[in-house]
Amino acid sequence: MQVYLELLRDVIANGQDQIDRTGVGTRAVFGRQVRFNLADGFPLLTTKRVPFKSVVGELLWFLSGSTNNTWLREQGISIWNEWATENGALGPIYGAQWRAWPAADGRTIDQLAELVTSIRQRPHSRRLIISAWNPADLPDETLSPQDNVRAGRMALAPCHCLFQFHVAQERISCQLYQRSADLFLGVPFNIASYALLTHFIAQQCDLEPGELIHTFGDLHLYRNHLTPEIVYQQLEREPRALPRLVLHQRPATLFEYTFADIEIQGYDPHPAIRAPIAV
Ligand code: THF
Repeated sequence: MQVYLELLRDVIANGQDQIDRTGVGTRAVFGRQVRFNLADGFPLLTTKRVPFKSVVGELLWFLSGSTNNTWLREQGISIWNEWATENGALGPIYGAQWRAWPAADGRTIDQLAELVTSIRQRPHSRRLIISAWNPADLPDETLSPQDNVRAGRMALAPCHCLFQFHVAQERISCQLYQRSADLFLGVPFNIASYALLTHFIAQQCDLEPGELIHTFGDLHLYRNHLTPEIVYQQLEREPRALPRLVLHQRPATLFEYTFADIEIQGYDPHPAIRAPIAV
C-alpha cells in the first residue's frame, strides 16, 4: 500500500486549492490511476486501521439492492448517517442503480445479475460494465441530501460511478472510475470494497482475482485533513504486510454472501486516525 502514501504526497505536492460543494475546501489533482495485484494480498490500508466490518457491511448492503440506512445502522455502521432522512432513506443511490436501474418502459435492470451471467457465458466480452451514473436520478446540487431524497432523487451523486471487468488467463480484473475521491476517508474504503467485490465475482465465476485498477477524476484531500495529527501523521508510518482474504464458502449467488463468509487474516495495522467527514 506504498502506492496510497504516494497518492497522498502527490495531492499535497501537485494539488490546487479548490472550493467544493461541501464548503470545507480541498486540495485536488485531476486524473490519476493506481493498480493492486490481488494476488499480492488484500489491499486494506495498514498505515491506519480501516474498519473492515463497515466495508463488508456497506458492500453487502449495496449488493442487496437496499438504499435504506436502517440495516446498516443496526449493524453499527454509521458511514451513511449524515446523508439519510429521518426514515433512513437515501434515494436511488448505488443499490438501486446496480440491482434495479429503471428502464424507460417501466422494467428494471439488474445490472449485477446480468454481469455474472455475461461473465460466465462470454468472459471475453468488452462490455462487462456496471454504471451507477443515472443522470435522471442525480441530485440537485443546490439542495441538501435530505431534500433531494424527499424529491425522489439520490442523496449524493455516485462517487464511484462506473466499473468494468476483464478476463484474461482465468483471472478477472476490475477497473473502477471514481469521479470524486476523498483520499483520506473514502478511498481506503473504496479500494477495499472493490477488491472484495472482485473476489466475490471471481468466486462466483470460477476465476482467480486479477488486478484492481483504480482510476480517479477529482482526487482530493479535504483541507481539514491536512493537519499534523491526520494526513502528516499517516505519512510518517511504515506500511506493513498486507492481510489475506478468506471466503469460507461459495454462496449460490452473488447476493447471498454474509458477514460469516468473509474473514480477513493477518491484519496488523497502525492505529486508527479520526478525521471529520465533509457532508
Ligand atoms: N463523502 C465524503 N466527504 N467522503 C466520502 O468518502 C464519502 N463516501 C460515502 C459518501 N459520501 C462521502 C460515504 N463513505 C467514512 C468512510 C466512508 C464513508 C463515510 C465515512 C468514515 O468516516 N470513516 C472513518 C470511520 C468510520 C467508522 O469507524 O465506522 C474511518 O476512519 O475510516 C465515499 O464513498
